[in-house]
Amino acid sequence: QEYTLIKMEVQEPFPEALKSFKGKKVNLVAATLRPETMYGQTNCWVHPEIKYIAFETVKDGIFICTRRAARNMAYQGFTEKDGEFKVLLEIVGQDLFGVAVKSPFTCYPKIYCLPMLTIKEDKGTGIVTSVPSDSPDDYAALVDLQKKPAFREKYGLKDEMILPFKPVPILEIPEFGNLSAVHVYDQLKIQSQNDKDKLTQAKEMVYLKGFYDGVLLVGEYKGSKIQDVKKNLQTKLIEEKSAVIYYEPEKTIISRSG
Ligand code: ZZB
Repeated sequence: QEYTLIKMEVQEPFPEALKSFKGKKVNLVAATLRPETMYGQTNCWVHPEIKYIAFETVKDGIFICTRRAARNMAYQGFTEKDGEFKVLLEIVGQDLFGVAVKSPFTCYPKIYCLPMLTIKEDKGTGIVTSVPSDSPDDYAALVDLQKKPAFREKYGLKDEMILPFKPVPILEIPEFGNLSAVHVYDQLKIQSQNDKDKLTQAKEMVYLKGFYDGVLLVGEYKGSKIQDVKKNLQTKLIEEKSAVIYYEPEKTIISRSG
């Protein structure tokens, strides 16, 4: 399975947990199959209790992701010695809450690292980029934080990290409009990020339609069908050094799209 790995660069001020990296390029890396949706990123997701590590790459500075993902990357030329990576730091997701990152294509100059409780440890990098306009999981998790002050307080998050971030209309999908995740969330009356069955259904509803019939509303390929320009956008991200390609070994993949 080929993923696009989006580099989300940590901005000053560095959080306590990353202080030792001050002055260096540090990237939270998120695996996605949807590079064309990067225009709509509103935040970055990490799981409060998942363990993440930092390791040095040869070309792209320091990466933060799960140990499992780092090991995979070590076999894909990301590190000096094939199959080897040196752990610079071990942290848990909670240590990253409220960290500001800069991510490619999004209209928000700075986005923040926030908690998502449904992240799977054994998929991608364990860090997820959030596109609430087109991903029902992301929209549900964002609404949970926006609607529940107690949830924000529990994790020590400031309102300004969450409340200003609205889903951005980036793709038009016939039947679902220009905020397809919001549309299906409302239609299925989803209540929270833990509404597992409904969210699976929601994802199925928007996934195929988005891929085959979706039309971009922003950027240099505005007006084009996604399937015609997806690859171009991936290439553009890679050329501007905002992304790299990452392969996940087949055995760990449980994916209906793969
Ligand atoms: C941006 C994006 C925009 C995503 C969208 C989806 C959608 P799949 O197809 O089942 O393999 N993801 C990546 N890693 C994890 C993880 N560890 N735990 C939970 N979710 C994860 O799913 C791949 C997608 O799942 C990735 O693509 C990522 O979110 C998320 F508009 O990145 B995506 C309808 C989905 N729309």
